[in-house]
Amino acid sequence: MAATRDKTALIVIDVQNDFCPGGALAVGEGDAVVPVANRLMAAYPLSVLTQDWHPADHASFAANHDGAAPFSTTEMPYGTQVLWPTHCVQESAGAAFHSDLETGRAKMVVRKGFRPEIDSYSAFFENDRETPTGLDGYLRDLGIGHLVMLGLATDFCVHDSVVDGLALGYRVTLVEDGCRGIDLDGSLDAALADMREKGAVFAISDAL
Ligand code: VGL
Ligand code: ZN
Repeated sequence: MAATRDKTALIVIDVQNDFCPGGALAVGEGDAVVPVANRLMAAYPLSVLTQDWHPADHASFAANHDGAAPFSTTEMPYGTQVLWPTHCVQESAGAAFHSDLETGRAKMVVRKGFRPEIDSYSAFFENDRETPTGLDGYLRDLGIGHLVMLGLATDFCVHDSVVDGLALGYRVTLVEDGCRGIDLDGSLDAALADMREKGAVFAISDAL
């Protein structure tokens, strides 16, 4: 029986060592989101963590494209792809969650980006925009209709997760102080504007 979708889930995106200071794809102040995530995980009964989880031969790594510089772009069958420094390799220390993140509070961990030939920013779909991660089915089964989202990086994985969540019919609240961005060529402002325009509600964590 389909549950009434009146519940809220907290979705914590990619709070992993490689996206924090000292990591392979460090986001400025990335570790600043950890206390925010911990506070909210203590407050919401259902929290989900996502974990970027790439094989070493992943197609999104510049090192796997002859002569390509990190942060350059290439065309993939599914569209333009940024080529990243090698990051979040399965089982590596960089792929682990930040050691202060209270992961024991999470009810579900979604790994993504494990198919060698396709990247996956969103918690819901890979970058071909059609291969599902399974998260939507999980949340629907549990009667979730509202997502409170935060994490790293604002302009890539958080943005794509928020936009997909809205397209799938969830109400989405973005925790502004719980996110930090990479900002390639203005991508941060563009991502914030796009999420707002598509219907995300912006909030600070103290107000939640
Ligand atoms: C991310 C770039 C590559 C993210 C993941 O978590 O935003 N960005 N892989
Ligand atoms: Zn990645």
